Amino acid sequence: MDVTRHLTRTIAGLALLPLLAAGCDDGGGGDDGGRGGGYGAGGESSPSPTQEGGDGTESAQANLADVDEEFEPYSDGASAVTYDEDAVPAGSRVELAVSSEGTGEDADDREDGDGGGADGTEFSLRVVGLMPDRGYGAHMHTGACGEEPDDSGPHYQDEKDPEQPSTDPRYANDDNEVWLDFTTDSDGNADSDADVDWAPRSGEMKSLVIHDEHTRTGEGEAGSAGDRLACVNVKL
Ligand SMILES: [Cu+2]
Repeated sequence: MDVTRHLTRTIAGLALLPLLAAGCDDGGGGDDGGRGGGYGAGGESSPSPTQEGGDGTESAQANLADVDEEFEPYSDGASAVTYDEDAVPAGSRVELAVSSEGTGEDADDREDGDGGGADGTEFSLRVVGLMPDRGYGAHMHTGACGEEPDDSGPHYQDEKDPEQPSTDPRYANDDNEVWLDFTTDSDGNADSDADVDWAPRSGEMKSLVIHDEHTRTGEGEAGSAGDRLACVNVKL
């Protein structure tokens, strides 16, 4: 009797081994990405949460930029510039937090095959003290703020439209650009968020621009939002 029991136990124990092994395989060897993960891990000793974890189960965040500024008229050192002090008064405030998100769990945007690492980016905007109950447009642009409103250049696009200025909705849309339109409350405050499933190319996204109107989306006018009222330098 004792022998039978012992055998049963042993068999049960052995039966677990293949299950465990199978579990490991599933976790590591899903595709060639496993190799990439090992490669990346070798070079990087930093414990900071990152995109390279190949198993897709971690959703780590890393802060890319944090802006907290008061608008002021243009000067050489100004970080947040107003070009229209009625719509964006000097002394009103802007906060912009940009963070990278780990692997996006809801991969609803994999039409363009560039999603290998699939690192998303989250933009979180807050404005305080603008005109009350008013709609504004807002986007991330490619140029730094300058003395002239147009100095901030065109919108940043993940996939660049070969035709510039870009007004084609296939490129000028809120998946391929960063749109942060908002409407202020009765105190002139507003929050706005945008999530994209890509990471900005380093050094190519340099400012947030606040526009006169909400962003249009139609053919031939997509992405336009009226005059540039203000600009905020962002280092990414
Ligand atoms: Cu814009």
